[in-house]
Amino acid sequence: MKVKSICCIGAGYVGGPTMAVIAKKCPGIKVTVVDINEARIAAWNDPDVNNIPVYEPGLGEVVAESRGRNLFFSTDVDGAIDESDMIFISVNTPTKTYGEGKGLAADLKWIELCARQIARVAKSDKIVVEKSTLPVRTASTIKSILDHTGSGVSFQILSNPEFLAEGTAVEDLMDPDRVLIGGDQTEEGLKAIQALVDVYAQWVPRERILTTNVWSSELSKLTANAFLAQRVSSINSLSELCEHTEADINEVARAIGSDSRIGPKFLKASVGFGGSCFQKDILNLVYISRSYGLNEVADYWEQVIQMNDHQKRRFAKKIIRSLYNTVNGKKIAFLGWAFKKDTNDTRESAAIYVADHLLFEQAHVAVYDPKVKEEQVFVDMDYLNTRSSEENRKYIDVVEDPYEACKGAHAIAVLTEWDVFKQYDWSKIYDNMLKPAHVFDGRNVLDAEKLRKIGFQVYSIGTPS
Ligand code: UPG
Repeated sequence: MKVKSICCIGAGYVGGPTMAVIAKKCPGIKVTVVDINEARIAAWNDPDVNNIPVYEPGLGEVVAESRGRNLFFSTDVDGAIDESDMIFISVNTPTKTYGEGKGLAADLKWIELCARQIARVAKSDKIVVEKSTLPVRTASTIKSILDHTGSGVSFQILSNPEFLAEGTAVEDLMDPDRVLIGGDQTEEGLKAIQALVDVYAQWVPRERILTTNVWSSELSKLTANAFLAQRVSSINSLSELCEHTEADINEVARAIGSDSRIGPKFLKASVGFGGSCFQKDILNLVYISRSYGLNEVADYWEQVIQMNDHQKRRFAKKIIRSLYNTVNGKKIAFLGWAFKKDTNDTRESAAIYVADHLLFEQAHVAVYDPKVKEEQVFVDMDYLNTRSSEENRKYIDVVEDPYEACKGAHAIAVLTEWDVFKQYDWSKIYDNMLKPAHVFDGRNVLDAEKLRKIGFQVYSIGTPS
């Protein structure tokens, strides 16, 4: 079967960029991205590609090339389902905030709604592709909904998890390490797998397209993220040990990473990992393991999250301790709010939790981030539900200029590793701060020696100070 028309439900950080790249690489396939959020679709359709809702280097050009040719953004979900052969589900699956599995399990409400909508609308056979990261065995939930429509339409369910990292989405999609496709090992299932292989094979070398059964594919996605997060927690745990010895975490990471069995990537000590995936996926892994009674497995992976929470808390405490155990009424400038550089995504960003901790101590936080909008900062803080939104607005200012953010501050905390921070005029910043002027570099991106020469008191994670 040759795919002629694809629809993707969900125009977010995964659906938007992934479909834009498919459309670019497969001009013969019509790709329609649908979402019920009208404002979001309008933004994807904005004639000025600088206004598309996801900031990713290079994405604007990719969208501009295909939009209106074979790439469309629309709110007509039914229409798009009806006319496509293949439907990707790329909606969010946040951690449940209520009921059974609260705080651990993934909330599959949106997935189920998608499946029901497909069941209601589809008049011809479809291949349904899970793109969202999902707990193992979700495909069977989708299948059971789709198999009971009584309409005679038949569905194949594939798992095709996305491995792109934000900030490098376009690069990762154009040149992926691997593409993973899981499906039923029946004749029909294998045909569906082949149809999706043929889509990717238009630009991905065939040996990088892995095919598996559905469960392996679903589990691989969760565990790939768990492994990555585990590396960050491992190096972060050692950063604390370094601070109590004379070791330097950057040197240790380099030495460890030079072993070709270990490799140099993902060994950067930080204030803690964030993002929409790591925590959610590990919590899911923990939940699934516990549900099978595998308590040792669950405890093992849970520790990765505990270490991450500790790292965020430890950073905030370090600030408080260094400022003579009180930050009440003191201005602390945050450079960065996004969970990593080159994205405007703030989900689970360490900055949110560090700010929360400092607000408990009644600090004033002035936030500057090159890409995050003011409203988003307050949405993130309000979502924590630890204080009223009036209080959040009273204690936090979001500032459009980094020098303004730092003016009159007792301390600067670097929460995101934006490259531009290195280029600031740090002498000018120093002159406008209260003394002693502190810098807490939660990403180890600034030149600590240079800052110390200017007069700053500098703390970099895991290094002797
Ligand atoms: N991080 C560190 N130190 C490192 C590497 C990363 O602190 O050495 C932090 C980083 O700052 C960020 C978090 O870890 O806060 C996650 O980073 P990254 O993995 O680069 O970004 P994501 O966009 O969250 O991508 C992850 C997986 C990707 C997957 C996606 C969604 O890397 O493969 O598709 O999550 O599941």
